[in-house]
This record gives sequence, C-alpha cells and structure tokens, in this order.
Amino acid sequence: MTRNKLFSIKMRASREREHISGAERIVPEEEISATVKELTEKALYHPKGRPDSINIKIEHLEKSPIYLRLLDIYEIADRENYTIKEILTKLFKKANIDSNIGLSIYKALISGASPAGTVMRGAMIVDCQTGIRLEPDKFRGIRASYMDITPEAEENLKKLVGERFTPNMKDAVVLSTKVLNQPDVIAELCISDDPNYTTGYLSIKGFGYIRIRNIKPPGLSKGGRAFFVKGKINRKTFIEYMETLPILINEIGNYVLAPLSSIILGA
Ligand code: PML
Repeated sequence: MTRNKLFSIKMRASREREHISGAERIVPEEEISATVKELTEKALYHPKGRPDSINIKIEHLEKSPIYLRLLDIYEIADRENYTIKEILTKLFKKANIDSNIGLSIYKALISGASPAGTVMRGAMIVDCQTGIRLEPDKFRGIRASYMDITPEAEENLKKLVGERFTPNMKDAVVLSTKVLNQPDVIAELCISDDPNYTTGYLSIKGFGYIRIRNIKPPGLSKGGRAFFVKGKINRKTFIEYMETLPILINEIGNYVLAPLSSIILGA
C-alpha cells in the first residue's frame, strides 16, 4: 500500500508530571482528526486515572517509513503450571541472556527503574553480558517511537489472534518489531505499568514475541521496558534509530498457542 503525506500523531498524558499513558499512530492527512479524538479518549479514560496534562503532537513525517513484517506471536498455553521466575529463567536462557542478569532487570522494572524508584518514560538499554545499563538518562530512558501498523495488517492480526487480541498487545508487538529490527538488540522485556494489565512479553531476536500472562501482580502501577543488547553499541545511531526512524508494519506473522516446553524448543 502507498500512503502519501503521512503524519505522526503522539499522545502523552501525565498528572503532577508523572507519566500516565502514551500512544502514537502514523496516519494519512485525512485521518488526523479522528485519530486525535481516539488518542484523547484513551488519555482521558485510562485506568491509572485522570491526567492533568495531555500533550498531542502532530508532525508531517520527514523520512519515508521502513515497512516490516510483524514478529511471530507466541502464547504460553500452560502458563499456570509455572512460576514467573521459572518462565523467565527458561526464556532468558533461550535468548542467550544470563538469567541472573535478566531476573535482576525484571525486579528493577517492577520496582520502578528510574533512580527515584518511579516508572521510566522510556526503556533501559542493558548489556546482556554484564547487566550494565547504557541509556544516557536513567530517569527518562530511550523511547521507541514513530511506528504503527497499516489498517489492513491490523484487521488481519485481529482475525488471526481472535479473542486474545487487545489494543495494548497490538501496540506492543508493533513497537517490539521495531526494537528487534535494530541489529544490536537481542531481546526486549516489557511489563505494562497499567495496574490492571498484567500481561507482558519477552521478544527474542530470530524467534518472536512471547506473551507472558501474570507477569506481575494485579494492582501494581510499576513496569517498563528493557532493550537487551550484545556487544559495543554506537549510542548515537542506536538512539536515532529508536527515536526517529518511522516504521510501518504492513504484513503480519504467525500466531502460535503452545506449551512452554515446545516454545522453548522452537527454532
Ligand atoms: C503497555 O501497555 O505498556 C505494554 C503492553 C504489553 C502488552 C502485552 C500483550 O498483551 O501482549
């Protein structure tokens, strides 16, 4: 599909300067008004409460988007047979991440990973071999931004995933597809900071996006993202890719519901 004159629309809502919610879209000019309405409503009726500030930014896209295929999505059919520690340990091993490093990052995210113990607006960058955090600003982190899915691909995704589809999941798998496309990234861990949304994921390079139900206890307003990288990264080009390069998903991948053991064995 070719879309002329694309615009990025971003929403950020906060209360007393603390982040409540955010979302973004890439749309043609004629869809700007409807999208602004949709994102404003999302900000106003968020489970984390009423914002006192909603910031909507509309920009013409200067760079043409890169079109990508969505990551394959895996759903753990027998989630209830394992503790969260068992699941993460197995999945970090599959991602070639030392599980002590992985689990310490998980704990940091559910405790509030900024130096103030609050939720970071962006993601940590974690060296998967040392566990050292590489993001220049540990309060803000790195924001993966300028990404969306075409309406056609979104419809196909809804049909494929059926009743397990959620808008949060769609936004998350789109974001993760962008993140994993960066050559230095080997995995991404995400826990929502929405107290009512307890499904998170670990995405693994060359494999896909693994949804993890009950990744945190219900009611907890903490969470965030970590991008695991391998080797030395060029922080400038890394951040430029994450924060400025537009990505549009125009093709979906597979959706697999399987026991954890076969997900671990899957190539
Ligand atoms: C977020 O809303 O901040 C993250 C959402 C994670 C979605 C996980 C899923 O349902 O697959």
